Amino acid sequence: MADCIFCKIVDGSIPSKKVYEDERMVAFYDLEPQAPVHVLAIPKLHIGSADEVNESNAGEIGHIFSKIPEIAKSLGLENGYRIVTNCGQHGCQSVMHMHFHILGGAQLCGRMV
Ligand code: DGP
Repeated sequence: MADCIFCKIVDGSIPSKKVYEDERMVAFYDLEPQAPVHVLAIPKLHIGSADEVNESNAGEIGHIFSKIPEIAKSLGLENGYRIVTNCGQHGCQSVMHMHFHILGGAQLCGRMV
């Protein structure tokens, strides 16, 4: 989608530090880390937010979750991690391309993204 930062990361026109990529998703380091390890996992398909998930695109989200354990392992998050998705204005979503924050590398209890 034109003017979507994360679509531009998908097509490579905005650089990112990728940790995982396949035909359906990309995972890359967050520009403003909120934890010692902070990666974003996104579908290549433009889905605006969790509020736009439906029967026809839910497979993209399932695919991301099927890969998160492998990504977390590659990042050394053997003691656990947090997965967060912000949705819409009240959810403090700032980039309108659905993404999952994968946060770890420290005890995160009491902290929110
Ligand atoms: P949210 O507030 O949940 O929509 O999270 C958006 C995140 O995206 C925020 O933690 C900062 C990150 N971010 C924004 N622009 C860029 C970018 O151009 N590159 C990368 N790597 N991260 C970005």
